[in-house]
Amino acid sequence: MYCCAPYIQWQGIRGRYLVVSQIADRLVRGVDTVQASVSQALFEPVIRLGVTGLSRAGKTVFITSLVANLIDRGRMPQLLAASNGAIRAAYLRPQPDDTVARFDYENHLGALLSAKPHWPESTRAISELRLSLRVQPSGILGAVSGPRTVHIDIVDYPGEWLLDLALMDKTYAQWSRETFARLQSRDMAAEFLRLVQGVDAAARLEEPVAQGLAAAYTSYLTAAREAGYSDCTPGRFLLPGDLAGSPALTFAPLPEAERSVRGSLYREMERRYGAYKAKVVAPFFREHFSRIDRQVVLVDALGAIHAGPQAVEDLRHAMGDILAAFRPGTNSFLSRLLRGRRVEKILFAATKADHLHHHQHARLTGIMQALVKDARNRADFSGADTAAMSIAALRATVEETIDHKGTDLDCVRGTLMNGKQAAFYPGELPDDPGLLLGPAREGAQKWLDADYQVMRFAPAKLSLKPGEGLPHIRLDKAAQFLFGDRL
Ligand SMILES: Nc1nc2c(ncn2[C@@H]2O[C@H](COP(=O)(O)OP(=O)(O)OP(=O)(O)O)[C@@H](O)[C@H]2O)c(=O)[nH]1
Ligand SMILES: [Mg+2]
Repeated sequence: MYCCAPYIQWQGIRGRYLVVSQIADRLVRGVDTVQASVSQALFEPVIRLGVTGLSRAGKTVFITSLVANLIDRGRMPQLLAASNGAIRAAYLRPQPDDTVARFDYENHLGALLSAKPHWPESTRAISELRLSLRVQPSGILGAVSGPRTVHIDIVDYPGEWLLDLALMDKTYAQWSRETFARLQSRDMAAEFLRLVQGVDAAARLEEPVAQGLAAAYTSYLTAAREAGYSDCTPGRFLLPGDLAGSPALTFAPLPEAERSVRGSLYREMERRYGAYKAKVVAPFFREHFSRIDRQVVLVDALGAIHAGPQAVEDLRHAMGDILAAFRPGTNSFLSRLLRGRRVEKILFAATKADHLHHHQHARLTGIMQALVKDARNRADFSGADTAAMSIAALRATVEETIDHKGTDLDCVRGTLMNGKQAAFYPGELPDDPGLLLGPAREGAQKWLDADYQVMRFAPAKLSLKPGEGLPHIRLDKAAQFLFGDRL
């Protein structure tokens, strides 16, 4: 008895110390955060705006044009604080996070404004930029307090990373099962499926076999994304960055092995899937996602419509998955992480609307709204304020009506990537979005009586007057929805 007592006592004291020091630490941190947020809210509020979208959706162009148009506000009449003069000045300031890449605003803008304008390079990781606005509040408060500073921290991250959230509540066996169900009908998966058939999942792990499977699965994902599919998990397989070749990214789905023993291919793939979730997915949500206040999700809806009904259906699903990330209750991992905190506003914006004559914009918005509505139903969503819009962050075309066999055809004209000018008619979107979403849901292979085209235009050569930002479509309306209420 006696000899045990000191041990128990020591444990007790140690335990108490731990608890006391943790509480103290939390209190100090709590006071810090409260002070920081009180002083920030009173003096320099911060809006953390997340910009996301699947690959090539238009994130980089959106951020570049938004910032340029907030610095020079001549083309922002629908952003109230810009048109009524409340925003006195806007300037770039050092960002708050020292370990996140800075969004390369100057180079991206330079590409669009150069003598031979070109689109910015594709980006593959998270980046951030702080834009600070000097705002004169209206009313009595304004008269007393004078202008205040509002910081907008813009965080650009790949939409694929949001889709990975669904993995957090899924076991390897579940994920594998669901993935195989999708692959069966996709031609581009043939090579991977053939490879899987030839391996024995219960056999001892041989690294070259794991690498071969991961490589074939990555090739499938790349091809699927190119064909317009959105459900491409694990997202980092497409955007590996400095994790390329690491075990956490060297796995692939496998059919459940009847007897899997330690050291078997199946068990190791299962373990790596777990490592991917713990070491790659969870930190992103903890460090970046959990701090976002407002979110814009950019969607290349025209691209998906062009790719066909299956791509539209897949987009509808991906949007539901993305929306689920904003409704913490749908995912226990996220609920624990956010503890009731939530993003206040989410805008789903169909990008590249300058591919359409304006008479079709309302139809594109209608399709976007229908997709959001479906996604909201799918994600059982309640919470943040959501909206759908069609926008062009950078208008690269002008409208033109041409005579086509005696009838007027509303086209857009722009410079093609090869430098030649062309008028382009993308096809007529239906008034009723159900005419696209219906066949897509029913699994149609192609559109029945319509054909939709997309064309890649180069950015137009610009000569901007002083005070004028880049030409756009409804970027000001998007900004008003996203943060107009906080200016
Ligand atoms: N016409 C037109 N094309 C656009 C617009 N925005 C983007 N694009 C086109 O879409 C491509 C992709 O745009 P980005 O802004 O680089 O897209 P992203 O989402 O950053 O792409 P990743 O970094 O590769 O994920 C551009 O190279 C353009 O061809 C727009 O407003 N109008
Ligand atoms: Mg980009």
